[in-house]
Amino acid sequence: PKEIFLKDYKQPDYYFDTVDLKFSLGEESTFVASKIAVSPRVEGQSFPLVLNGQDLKLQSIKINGNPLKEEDFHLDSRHLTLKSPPSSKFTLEIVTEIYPQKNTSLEGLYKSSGNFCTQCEAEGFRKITFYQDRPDIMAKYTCRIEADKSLYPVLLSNGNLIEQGDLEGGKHFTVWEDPFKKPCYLFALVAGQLESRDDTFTTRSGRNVSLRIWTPAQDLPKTAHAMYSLKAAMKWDEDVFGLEYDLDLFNIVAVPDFNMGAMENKSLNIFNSKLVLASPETATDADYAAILGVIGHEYFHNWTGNRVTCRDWFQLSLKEGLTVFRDQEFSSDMGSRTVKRIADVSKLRMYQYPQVSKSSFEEYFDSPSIDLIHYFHYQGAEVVRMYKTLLGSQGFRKGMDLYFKRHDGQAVTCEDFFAAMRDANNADFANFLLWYSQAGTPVVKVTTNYNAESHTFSLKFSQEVPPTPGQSAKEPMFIPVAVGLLDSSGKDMPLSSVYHEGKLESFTSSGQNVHTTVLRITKKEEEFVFNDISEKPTPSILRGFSAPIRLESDLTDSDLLFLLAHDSDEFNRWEAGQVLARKLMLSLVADFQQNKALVLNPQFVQGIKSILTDSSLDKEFIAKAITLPGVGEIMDMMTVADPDAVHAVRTFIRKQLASELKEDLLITTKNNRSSGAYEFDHNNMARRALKNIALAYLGSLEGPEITELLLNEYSNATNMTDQFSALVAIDQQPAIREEILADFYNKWQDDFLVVNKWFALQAMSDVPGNVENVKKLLNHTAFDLRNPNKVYSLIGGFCGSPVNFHCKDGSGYKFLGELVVQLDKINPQVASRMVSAFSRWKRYDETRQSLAKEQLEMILSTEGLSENVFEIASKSLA
Ligand code: B3K
Ligand code: ZN
Repeated sequence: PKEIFLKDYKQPDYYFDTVDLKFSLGEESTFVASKIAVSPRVEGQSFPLVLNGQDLKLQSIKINGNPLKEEDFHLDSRHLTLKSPPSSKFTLEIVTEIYPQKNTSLEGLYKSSGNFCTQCEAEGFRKITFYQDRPDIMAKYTCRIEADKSLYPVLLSNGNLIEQGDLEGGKHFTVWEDPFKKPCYLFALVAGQLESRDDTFTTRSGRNVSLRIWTPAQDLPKTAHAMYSLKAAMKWDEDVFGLEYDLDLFNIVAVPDFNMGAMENKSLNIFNSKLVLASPETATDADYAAILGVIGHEYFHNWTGNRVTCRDWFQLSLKEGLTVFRDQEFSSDMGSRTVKRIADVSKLRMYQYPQVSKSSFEEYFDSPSIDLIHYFHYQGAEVVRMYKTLLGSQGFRKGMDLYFKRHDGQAVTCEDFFAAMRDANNADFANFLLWYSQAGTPVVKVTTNYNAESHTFSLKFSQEVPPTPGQSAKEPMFIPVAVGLLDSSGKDMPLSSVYHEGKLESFTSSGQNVHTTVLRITKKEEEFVFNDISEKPTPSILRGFSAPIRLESDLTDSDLLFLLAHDSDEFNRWEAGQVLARKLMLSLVADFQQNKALVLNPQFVQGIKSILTDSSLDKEFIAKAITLPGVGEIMDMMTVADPDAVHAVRTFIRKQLASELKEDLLITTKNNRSSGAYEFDHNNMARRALKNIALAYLGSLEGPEITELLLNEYSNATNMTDQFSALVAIDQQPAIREEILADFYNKWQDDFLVVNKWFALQAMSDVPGNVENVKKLLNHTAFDLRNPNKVYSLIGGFCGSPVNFHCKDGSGYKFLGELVVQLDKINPQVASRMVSAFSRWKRYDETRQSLAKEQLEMILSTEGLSENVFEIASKSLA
């Protein structure tokens, strides 16, 4: 396979204006008839027209009603080329036969639990019919669906239902018309036995929109939270961005077999059931929060992605970075902004180190593996956030308004978005565009200096972007760094002016005190000097994580403890604790490697204790602040990653904290138990989060008192958040672990989403030799290699276990290697996601390197390997 590069973009020679599709859905095969109105880009010139097509059986092809002769087209396994089509507008009619029942790739048209559904992004439409499968081909669609009425009573596609009726032979049909032009990746079709939860939303200009969430009948009671989320998202987009929904109907369908989280098809979003179905008994707070965020995300795509779409797939960040940013903001406004920011930055850090992202239970269950769909979009969202940091909310909104004014109905580029932000604000963005082209996380070093005589405080920055494959020399980036200065009582000092490159910028002109300012770093080395600083301050740098960089400062441990205790920027308060913990963990890792006894710094214990017992703090903030950085994050800071050492150190600190703070943790558990019905709101979730992190710590201890506590929490739990947290804590107790795991399965064996949690928990276990247990679970009646969620839980979960996946005998790597080969034959997308667990193999010691390399080579030498797996495996090896 050949790589395609951005600079190779070529406008299409032919545009498609309208597309009329007819589906005849059958049990053996399905017939797809398409009728396309084609316009050459330049009238009077004829070029070959190359259509994409994969796994299709061509039945017939006509131009302007006349069947095409054999010599006028060429067919290979991936293309249908019309050698010299007319040089003015013409009609192209193609009939293909496809086999959705045999389609286990879950791309194109396939069956999930007896129902038909589609997934076309990025290149699935070519598995439905021959087409120019690229996002800059935007057309108006109609879609007629015919199927057996009793097997498929519900027939859905994009847009408005304009006709329906019965046909002979027990069949029926519907016809859908989508008034908006769209790229084919947004096409969708669903047919099956489904029922809907119905509601309505009235837009602010008075349009009545019917909302329907479709599932099998028995799941309907679990769709209330999804409907609540959808209505909240519709309202939020009106309030914050002035964006209204543009059709009279909005459908969401939940399917159990889906490669990713969800898909934003125009007016017919298709979701992985995991991100729709929730009840207090079966879903955790993290599930509820993920549903809110992803329902919002897919809905927000209606404007950022659908109305304005991507010119080509190199512009993916145009829609994904922006839409992830929008869903993050939505969730912030619905809950706690600080806690959401902390969660998003933690995820960003985990995903920068993907194969060991799920390195502890707290982390893993906070971010269900399914949102791996977004991992490479988190960086894009940070880039969008920087525009807002630089322009303020109003300036950002102006840029968005101009973006829609200029580009509604178009397929555009990240540069167009940049230009709209810039032009709407007459802004100087220097070389900001480098964020889109230059890979690698910039490392920014900062040194500070206070001059008591001149009352000035200086910050000296230097930046470095590490070389990445194919990009060795890097230019300095434009980095917005938000800064505040704390006085000795911990209060923000007013900032009067800053001196930079011979220019004085004054903040006092507005008459209001400024406590945080955004410094604009554009050079390799640069100094900023604050004036009128009456005492030596403690600087709070990169407030709110104002840029996706790695910051290295000269702050001392006592500075960090001071920030942890006082910073008015709560994100940086949390971050100060994390920086301390990372330093501490790294030094203990060194001790461990040198066989020194591990001793925990009492100051650190004191710092954690004061956070844990501070009743003025938000409880969810406390939960985040006392959670240690993940194994992956620490390994990422080492020259040679050592999973055993990092895991041992993390386990040691957890145990040590638990035993020294046992009384406080017990009180925290007791005071924050649930009473009354489950509520999805910030206060209740925060309370549960705090209780459950306390329980997780306590679970690392031994003794009958602890066992009894955990068993009580487990059996008295009235919701899945509490019950599963108790189970996670019990998982650390060898004496009762097996018995309670079995009990949990017996309780929940009929609920496949809960059973997936059970798989994941066991897969991630650090009990020695766990690979054997995981192999056994592959044969469990509830497991199925064809269902992506199950694969993500069991195999993905296992690859997140530092000790067992990275086991030095190579058993973990061998297990994954063999599984990838097997999985690739079923579902290449899912297989390629699993193979990415090998992607950072060069970070490890030589023994592990050669073991991982062996598996990658074995995978690459497999005959008939998919392009998806080939791409990831060969890139890893390069
Ligand atoms: N747009 C999809 C992701 C598609 C990825 C295709 N390989 C859903 C989302 O962004 O939420
Ligand atoms: Zn998206």
